[in-house]
Amino acid sequence: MTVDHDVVVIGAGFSGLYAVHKFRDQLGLSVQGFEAAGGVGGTWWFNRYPGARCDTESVHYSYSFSDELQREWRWTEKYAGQQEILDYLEWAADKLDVRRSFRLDTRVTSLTWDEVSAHWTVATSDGAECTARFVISAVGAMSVPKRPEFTGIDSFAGELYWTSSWPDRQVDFAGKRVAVVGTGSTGIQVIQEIAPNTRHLTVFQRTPNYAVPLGNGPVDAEQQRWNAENWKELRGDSRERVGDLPYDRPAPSALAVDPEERTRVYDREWQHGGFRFLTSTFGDLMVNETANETAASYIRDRIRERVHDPVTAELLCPDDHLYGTKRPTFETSYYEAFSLAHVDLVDVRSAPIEAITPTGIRTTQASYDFDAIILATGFDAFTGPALTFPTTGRDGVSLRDTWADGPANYLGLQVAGYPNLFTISGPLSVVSQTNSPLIIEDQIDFAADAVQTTLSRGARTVEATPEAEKAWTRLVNDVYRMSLFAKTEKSWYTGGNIEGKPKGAYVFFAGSPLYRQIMVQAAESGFAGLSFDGAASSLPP
Ligand code: NA7
Repeated sequence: MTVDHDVVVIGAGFSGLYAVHKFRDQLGLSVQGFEAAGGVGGTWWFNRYPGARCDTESVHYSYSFSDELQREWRWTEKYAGQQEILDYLEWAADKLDVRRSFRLDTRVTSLTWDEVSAHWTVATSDGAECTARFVISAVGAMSVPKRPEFTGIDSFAGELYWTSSWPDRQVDFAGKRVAVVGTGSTGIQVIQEIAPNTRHLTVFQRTPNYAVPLGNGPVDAEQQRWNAENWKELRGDSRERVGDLPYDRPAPSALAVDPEERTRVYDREWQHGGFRFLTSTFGDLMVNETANETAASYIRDRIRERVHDPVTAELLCPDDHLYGTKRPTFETSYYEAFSLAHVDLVDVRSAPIEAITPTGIRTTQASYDFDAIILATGFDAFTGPALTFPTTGRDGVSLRDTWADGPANYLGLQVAGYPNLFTISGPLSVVSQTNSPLIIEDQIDFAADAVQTTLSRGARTVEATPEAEKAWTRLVNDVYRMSLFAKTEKSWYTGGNIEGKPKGAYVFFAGSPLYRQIMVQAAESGFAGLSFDGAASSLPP
């Protein structure tokens, strides 16, 4: 039987665009892409809420595989806003000429493995079906919104917005009573952006966050040119650094220096802004609770300095989790927003939200009326996107059943029983702990090498061995259990933000340099941990 395509790519974000380029133009395979949205851009297509911005520096949050792309694009802000990143991805898609390989407005609705002819049948929302030998799932880690626990969302008579699927038009909040639910990365961005322009803003906060200054600013034309021309020097040895960011290495321990020196180091990186506060202060913040507390209390002191009302300031100070064990957040004028006379903070940890009502929000203690409600309540990360449509592997087994007790795979990329399927940004990899474009490129390169090896061996299938899957899954979980991240269960890193979702490791917390090394070793050893036509290459590394 002939298959329609060598490769199907699902998604047209950072991963999908590069995957089409890699498989179609570098491997010379026939590729069909599908994208649910009306355009390319992935996350940056959907997340267009006011204030949406990447909190990784623009010069680092971009593709690295093409000298031409690097030299031609100019980033105008240190941290690009959503529109500029979307412009970049659209421009990159045109430069790579990959748009023609995508069918837009077309959602994949199921993936079914055909054992006899060794191909995937891909069904799509337009009622069509096609077949492909290999599937690259590039659906992103954070593309399925979490549906909050409270009831009545659809009953609200006013304007209801989700940050994760903001309408493609200007929304004017002037003269309106607005609520924002959620104070994660997204909530913080939208709150600081809209606060001055509302009649009244009520922020519903369950867990206060450690928000560190972002340090954004415009980049002048001369600097833009320099950045583009010197991108190699600028990005340096990013791939060997924690977070894939080439920032100064930290001092070994926050506990090995006196309090004055510690404050000097924290002040220095606070001034720089962004992830440097985590990467370039002290190396034991994420391994030693006492060290972590020095950073946590430094941040709380800064919050108290910036929020006028002491009661509000205390409510904004995180007290139930260690710094960095939930995804770090960044801000510019977030804390100042709470000193505006028309902005209120409601603590919904002590009095949870029970329901959205036709007129507003009801907590266990009070009811509030609003003209508009914004839900910034996060995502069903990692496994959520992979499980939005049924994937049926060998012997008719579904991925939902395979992952019923939590995700298991090899290197975050292949699941035993699901041949020829690669899950970019899937669970149990380092996505979320690192600068995504770089790790995405490396995962796709690994998948492409594995596919090429399959083809050159004349094999029909490539698949994680059960042994390799078991060993990798155990390693990821062991690292998680030994880490400080295990102390904060209620986070999307651990599945803890979604009721009923298995809790545990969703991320390899040992960092991207080690993850990359393991991938390289596996590839160099002839793909240890993978089997080709059922024959294992060798033991996993
Ligand atoms: P996050 O970081 O998961 O934040 C979601 C926020 O919504 C967080 O403050 C939650 O509080 C809050 N939330 C969720 N459900 C409820 C209910 N039922 N009641 C009150 N508050 C609730 O998602 P974001 O979209 O902000 O960021 C996701 C990532 O996108 C980000 O990390 C970057 O990588 C980009 P909680 O903390 O659970 O108490």
